[in-house]
Amino acid sequence: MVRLSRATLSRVAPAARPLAEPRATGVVHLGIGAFHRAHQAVYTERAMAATGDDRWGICGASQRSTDVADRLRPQDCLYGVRAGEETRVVGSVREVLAPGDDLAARLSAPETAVVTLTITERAYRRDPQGVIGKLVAGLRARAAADAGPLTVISCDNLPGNGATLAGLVADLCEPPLLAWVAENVTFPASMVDRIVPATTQADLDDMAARLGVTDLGAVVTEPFTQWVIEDRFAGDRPAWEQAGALLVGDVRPYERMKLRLLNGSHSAIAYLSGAAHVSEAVSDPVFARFLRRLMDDDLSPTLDGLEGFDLTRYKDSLPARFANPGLRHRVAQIAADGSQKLPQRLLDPARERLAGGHEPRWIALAVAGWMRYVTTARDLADPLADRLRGDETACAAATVNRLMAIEEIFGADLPGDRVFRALVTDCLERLDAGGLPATLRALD
Ligand code: CS2
Repeated sequence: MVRLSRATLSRVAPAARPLAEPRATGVVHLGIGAFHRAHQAVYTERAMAATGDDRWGICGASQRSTDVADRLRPQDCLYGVRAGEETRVVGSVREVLAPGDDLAARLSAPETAVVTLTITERAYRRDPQGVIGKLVAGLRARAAADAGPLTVISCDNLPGNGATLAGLVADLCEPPLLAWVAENVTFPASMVDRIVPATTQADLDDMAARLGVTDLGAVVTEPFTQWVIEDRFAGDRPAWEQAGALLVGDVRPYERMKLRLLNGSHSAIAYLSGAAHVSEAVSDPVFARFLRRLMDDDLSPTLDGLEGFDLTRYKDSLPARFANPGLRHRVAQIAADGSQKLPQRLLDPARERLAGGHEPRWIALAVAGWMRYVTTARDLADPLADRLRGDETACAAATVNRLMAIEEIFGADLPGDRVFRALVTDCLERLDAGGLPATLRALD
């Protein structure tokens, strides 16, 4: 079968062809993985199609490997997205940079007005060699070239992601550059939501059958998609609101809702269910009931500022999204990097419940599940793996002591919280003794 490219697009059904063909590269994206291709790239293409403004082609950069560049370059950066039964080739990506390519040149080009990032939680650290360092080098080149204002939008699952990124950038800037950034660059916060499992060979085979051409950049996702962006742009931007994005004054209520309800549930599934895929975990009614209790009792009460937003409907929609049989979402993918995910997904809401005198027992159970997971997992994918691994035969109290002492995860406060410590220890003892079903019965 021939490979997908501009030259072979005529073989693709007209309804599945790209909506836009950009003429300039207005956006640079850092971290062009499956998520970006199924999310921001789709919004950007739709915005171009809706307005006819074709300046918003994307230059996507990969930080870690040449894999995406190798897959997309022979395809003129085209790739298919399947969401439910709808399949379409997306045309917004114009260029893919591999590690070592000249990112600073792109970041300092006057036609670039927006930078978006999906670099994962673990990349948000002060590291001149890492992606934030490369962003700063690009800003330095842009300041030197006097190439105009720039909006830099974090699209990672972190609370206050815009301010967090701005802080890390500021830490790596020398004073004159810092002054230029303050004048010319904004860092809006954003909340992104779309479940995008890693693409499998079966997905690629399926995409080839649907398109009639081979596509090594294909992604499979769900129909649901959401993007809420703080309306604080330094200059020009794609008309993302024409593609369904919500531009708001304050992203925080949305971000907390999504991080806690969706991502928090995801992490609970990853560490407790024992299933290989998310859809299998939620097909068990006992487990599904636990997730609802986690959301209703421990997470929803920590959410506010969502007037006019139907929170119950959002919660009701999650089990169906998780159960989507078309998504083979491996729990191992979600379980990875737990040390970077637990604080904002589960520990912050636990803190808030504890401060109000409540006992967040479902959160404690998920945290105990994580403790068991990191103590027993064979290949632990986590930047703190060396400190997380421990004696599998230790008693629950010793494991809780050992792990809660890691300040980067539990802070200085939670280890001293006797209620939380007792809840987690109790859950871990019960999990060790009787497994999940017995523990759930006991907590109910
Ligand atoms: C998941 C997220 O891997 C994970 O940690 O919880 O990638 C999740 O699928 C997305 O945030 C959904 O919007």
